[in-house]
Amino acid sequence: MKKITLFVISLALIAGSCNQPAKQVTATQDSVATGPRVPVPDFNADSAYESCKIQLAFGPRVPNTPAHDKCAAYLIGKMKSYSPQVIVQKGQVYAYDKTALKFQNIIATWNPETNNRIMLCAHWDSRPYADHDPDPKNWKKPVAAANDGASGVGVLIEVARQLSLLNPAIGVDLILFDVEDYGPPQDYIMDNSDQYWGQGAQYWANNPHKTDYFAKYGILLDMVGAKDATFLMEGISMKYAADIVKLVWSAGNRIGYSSYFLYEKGGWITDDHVPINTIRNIPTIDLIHLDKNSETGFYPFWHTTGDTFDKLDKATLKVVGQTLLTVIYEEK
Ligand code: AHN
Ligand code: ZN
Repeated sequence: MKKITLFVISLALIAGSCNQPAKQVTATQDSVATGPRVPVPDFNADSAYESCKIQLAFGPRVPNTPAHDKCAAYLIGKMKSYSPQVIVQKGQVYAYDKTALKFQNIIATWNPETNNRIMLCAHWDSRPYADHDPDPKNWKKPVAAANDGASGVGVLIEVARQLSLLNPAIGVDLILFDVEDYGPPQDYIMDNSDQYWGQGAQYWANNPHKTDYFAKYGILLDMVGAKDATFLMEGISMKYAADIVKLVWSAGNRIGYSSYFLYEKGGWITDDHVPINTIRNIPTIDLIHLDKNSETGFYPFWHTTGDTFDKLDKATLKVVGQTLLTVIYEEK
């Protein structure tokens, strides 16, 4: 707020001092940061970063492995420490190769009594195959999944802590989806492969933790922790939830993060927001790091053995976390 005031005054002074007509400041609403509309708590990026580190220390959280079980226990304990109501939805789905995959979707709720709600979500599992690694020898190795998994969960754990400290005006559900990333390897030829991505979210969309669960909107976090991340306006988000894309982009721009939230269209991504939009009819956006200059169009270390802890950046976690807190606490 202060910065902007000073900026405007100094413009006026400059204009005044050289005796020229004051320049009309023509700016779109979002190009000048004006700050949050209500007091918003300060997102602690150190704490989100630490939660990412803890997840990575379990090893890749690939379904049906001990690391996956241990990480689930950590996430459930953490959410229970912050939320009055945590529901763990357990079940089984089948992978593209008919492997039975046990899963746990973890749902933490604030203000359960109100229908005026929003949901935030991320996937917590790790991909079993680094099938976009530059070296084909690594294609069957699991992904450490620092950005593609841990980052969104790390942000949500810190959001949970903030919600425990200051109860929001609306209902909030944080959902950690399992088995997002067990889709077929890129060299595996099959029809209808899309159905094997986002299976935890598909299950939840068909069997919500509460009968007829609904929220005004949803925000999915996917790869939200890498240095200098760029968030483009993803296609499915724009098809089903353009207003929510604009709401989040506007909040991010207003609080000073215009270099992250770009007003540019991105591709159409098969992700956990698809079943939430199409089955539950909750307008849900995918806040996802898309990179026009990378080979895959995603964050450059996507589905490679390079998606490791060192790729995470506290500044990006802060951008995403502070923007989400702004959206949550501004909501009425
Ligand atoms: C597909 O590759 C079909 N969807 C990407 C969704 C995803 C995977 N996001 C993170 N990992
Ligand atoms: Zn992935």
